[in-house]
Amino acid sequence: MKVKKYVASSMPEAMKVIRAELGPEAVILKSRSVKVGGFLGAFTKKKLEVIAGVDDQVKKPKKYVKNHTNEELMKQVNELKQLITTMQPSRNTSVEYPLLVQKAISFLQHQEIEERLLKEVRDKVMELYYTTPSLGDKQLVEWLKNWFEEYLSHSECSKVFQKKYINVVGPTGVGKTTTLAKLAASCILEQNQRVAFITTDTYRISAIDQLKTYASILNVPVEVCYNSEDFQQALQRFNEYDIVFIDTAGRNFLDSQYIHDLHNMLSFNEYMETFLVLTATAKMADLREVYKQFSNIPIDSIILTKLDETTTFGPIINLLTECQLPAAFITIGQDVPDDLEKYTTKKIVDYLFGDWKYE
Ligand SMILES: Nc1nc2c(ncn2[C@@H]2O[C@H](COP(=O)(O)OP(=O)(O)OP(=O)(O)O)[C@@H](O)[C@H]2O)c(=O)[nH]1
Ligand SMILES: [Mg+2]
Repeated sequence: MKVKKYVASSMPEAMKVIRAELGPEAVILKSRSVKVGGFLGAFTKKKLEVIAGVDDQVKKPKKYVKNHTNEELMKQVNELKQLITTMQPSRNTSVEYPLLVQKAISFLQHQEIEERLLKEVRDKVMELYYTTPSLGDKQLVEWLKNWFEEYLSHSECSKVFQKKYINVVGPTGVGKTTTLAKLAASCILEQNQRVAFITTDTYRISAIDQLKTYASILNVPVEVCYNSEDFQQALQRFNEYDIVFIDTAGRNFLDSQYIHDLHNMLSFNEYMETFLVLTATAKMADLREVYKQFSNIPIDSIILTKLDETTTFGPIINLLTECQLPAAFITIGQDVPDDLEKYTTKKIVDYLFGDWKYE
């Protein structure tokens, strides 16, 4: 090893000289501050004494100058690369896409379609853009609608009312009772069926009155059940009826006791068809949480309510793509029985693109 002593004003200055002389492999062995010059202790200057060493085998002074230059160059190149990367728009923003593609992406982002889906659709739209000469708005929206319909094809419920007992569950205020009345009305008016009501929602007096009001308008009997014995008796009483609609109390869906109580009260057996009622006005995270909470109950299909109360359809579409359950009905207003429709992927996708501003 070659060892050499250097005296400099500062460490950076010392390093510069050491690197130039001994090369980048040089190591600092020791450093200390020293006083140099002066006369009889006066006019001395504080300096830094640095002892550096380099392994003789590695040391090739001539080349070091070159290597050092290369190193500097590489450093600068890397810095430039980094600068370019930070200046580039992130892949998440649509800045780098053609205008029409950007329009579609921001539209879907605005609709709260989640990134997972957005990424898939973005790649496909880019492909479409480059393979379709003079692609216009209309053509793009048609294509997008088809794409979403295809993507949601599993969500169409082929059969409803396969069982005698129809039961609706879901969070508070999503429209369970109103929807139940709409469903009952459609069975009476369209299929001329003998219909009865049961309510297990004894949580609020007004809830019983609400169902009784619908029952008297539709001229059907109603049983109020406070416990599972009442419930079994009510089932007996309505044995002769074609179809029995069962209303349940909405509770805070974060309260797992509610799901437990539901299980205790109702017998989710082979005669029971259960609809989970979700509102289109809910946030994505809440929809996911509700779905998770209710996954302990054998749900047959979903009913989406209040589509008339939102302009953002991403959350329910995201949920339908990730859950395995089909959707059976949508509701689009408060009127019984009119504001109920069968769910189709076409309808939900038409809602999604309802606000698209054509050029
Ligand atoms: N705009 C609109 N309002 C609706 C729709 N469906 C229900 N509603 C209204 O939502 C409110 C709550 O409806 P309910 O049927 O009482 O809801 P619920 O889920 O039974 O409520 P709880 O029993 O308290 O859990 C009422 O004012 C309904 O008229 C719909 O599709 N659109
Ligand atoms: Mg209710």
